[in-house]
Amino acid sequence: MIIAGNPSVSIIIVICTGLLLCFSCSPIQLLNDLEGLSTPLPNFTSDPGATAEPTLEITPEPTPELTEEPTPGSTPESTEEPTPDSTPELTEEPTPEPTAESTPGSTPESTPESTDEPTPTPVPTTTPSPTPTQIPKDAFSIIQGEYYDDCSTGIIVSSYCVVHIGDIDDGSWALYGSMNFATGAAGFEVYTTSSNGGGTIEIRLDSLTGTLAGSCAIPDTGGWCSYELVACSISGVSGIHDLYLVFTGDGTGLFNVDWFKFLDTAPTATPTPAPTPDPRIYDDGLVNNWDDWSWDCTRNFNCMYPVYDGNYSLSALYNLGYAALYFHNAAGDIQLSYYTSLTFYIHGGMTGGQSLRVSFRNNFDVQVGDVLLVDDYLAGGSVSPNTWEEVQIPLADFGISGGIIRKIIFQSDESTALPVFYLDKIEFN
Ligand SMILES: [Ca+2]
Ligand SMILES: [Ca+2]
Repeated sequence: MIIAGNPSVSIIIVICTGLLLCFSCSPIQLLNDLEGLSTPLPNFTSDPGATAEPTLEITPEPTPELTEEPTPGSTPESTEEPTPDSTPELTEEPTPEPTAESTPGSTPESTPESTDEPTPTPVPTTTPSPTPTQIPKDAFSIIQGEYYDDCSTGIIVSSYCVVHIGDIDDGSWALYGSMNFATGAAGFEVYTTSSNGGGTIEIRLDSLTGTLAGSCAIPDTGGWCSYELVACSISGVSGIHDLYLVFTGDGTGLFNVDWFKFLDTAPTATPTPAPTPDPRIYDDGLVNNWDDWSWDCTRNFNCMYPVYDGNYSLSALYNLGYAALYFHNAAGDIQLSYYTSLTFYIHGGMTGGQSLRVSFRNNFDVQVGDVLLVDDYLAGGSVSPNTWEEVQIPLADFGISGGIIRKIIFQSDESTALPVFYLDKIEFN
């Protein structure tokens, strides 16, 4: 722009171009010429502008400035070129150069040479030089689940409720490289949610099958946004390791992980409640390993009428006095600490008035707690005919809390036979 309007600059450019052509035609000649000028070679080779050459002949001063030019973004340097000491010609010539450099390709003069010379620019080589070694992460700080270094296929990062990793299936995993456990971690804490039964997080070191430092049971929290803090004990972890969280469970979409961290002490009260056992005893049949050990009665576990719930009820005809429906759990002891009451529905058949007593026994057939009369838990004080009534007996009334039982007995409280009656939906609550 300025060049076009300045004849003296144009003349100089013509001269410069001539010199450039001369230099560029033979490298040897170029070297000779440069030696004669006693100017350092690098200055020249690194010069992106041909117009700088004439300045070399006239005064050696511009050369140091030119050495700084090869670095990209040399605009600030080029502004230094028009030193006030230099001859008027110099001040005019360098000025167009910076504009040419600052706007690459704007002037045809600078482009041809700059295409040759910029190739060895050291900038690109220095950029990848930082080695990708990971800085160890503090294992005792919160690590976001979504900040994994690698993971199995299928795992997703989702922002539903909170940003987390989800679609965790049985066998899924996530890697968190270079975790610093310092002198040792004794606990693991994870903020997690599940509406699909939960699962387990295995804490493994350095590989998917590496040392198992601990396993953390993830409960069903009752909803995909019902995050809970779950803690568990781990051991044998210190120093720096790649951490693999290996997820296991039954099926797919087991749970989500928002974040986790390690604890230097084991969680005092492990808040991981054991999954509540299925409280049902009878619904449309005996369930959950309850067996029929009844005596002196005719019973049908698939009675089709009357039915309170589902498809069947249990009918019982006590043939002798003190006969009993007697259920034994083959799987082992029942922990009553999970429950507060025993509930069932009773129907007195055509007659009603059947008097029953309920009690528990342990594995050694020893009675546990008191014997209670069903009549005491019925609104009318006795079993009504032709209708279903709910019976809810608090376990506290038996005088037991948190005990263990193995057997439940619904025994006749009378010395003679009883007319048929029906039970349904027998369960703990
Ligand atoms: Ca998160
Ligand atoms: Ca039923």
